[in-house]
Amino acid sequence: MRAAHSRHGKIALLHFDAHLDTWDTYFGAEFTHGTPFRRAFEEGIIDTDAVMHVGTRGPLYGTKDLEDDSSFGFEIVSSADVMRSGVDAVVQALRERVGDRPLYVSLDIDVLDPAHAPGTGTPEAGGMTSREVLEILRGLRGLDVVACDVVEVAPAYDHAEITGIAAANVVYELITLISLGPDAAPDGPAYGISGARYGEGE
Ligand SMILES: [Mn+2]
Repeated sequence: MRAAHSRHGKIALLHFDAHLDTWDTYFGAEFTHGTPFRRAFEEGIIDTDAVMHVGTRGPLYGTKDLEDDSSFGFEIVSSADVMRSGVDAVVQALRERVGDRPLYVSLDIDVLDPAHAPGTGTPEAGGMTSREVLEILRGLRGLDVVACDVVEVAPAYDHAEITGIAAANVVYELITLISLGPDAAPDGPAYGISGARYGEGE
């Protein structure tokens, strides 16, 4: 994120994760897997008008977690919101939040329900399906994705490569978004840069 900021200035952030990851230190450690986006805010990396969590759920330490998170500019589309609103409405909300800003997409694989990604360190019940996540990512086509990450895949906890397959497909969709770039039509090819699309075969 520092590198993306050094090249593009303040960046929008879509953060797919069960967890906020805007917590402060614990055990005296400034940089942990629970603190990156608080640090990014402190370092002036993120555009606070264009940051959003997606798929959030799970326990909180207290109400201050949400107060701090909101003060950093974050809005939240929870896992339950995705279920109730549906993929298309979520895509529209994310696109409006990001606009034409340079966009960083961070995806913690635990945004998926443990049924779809058991191989991770801090699983939380009630998560998104891989179908929902992939369709939301495809819906971001034409946004100016400048950098991305996929984190928290823990092969030692995986079964039948369920998590690895999900993560690989997420990375494929993210690379596709970068390849298509900001000039891609929002309603363009749905399945990768090949242009092939289900339901429109010839
Ligand atoms: Mn997480």
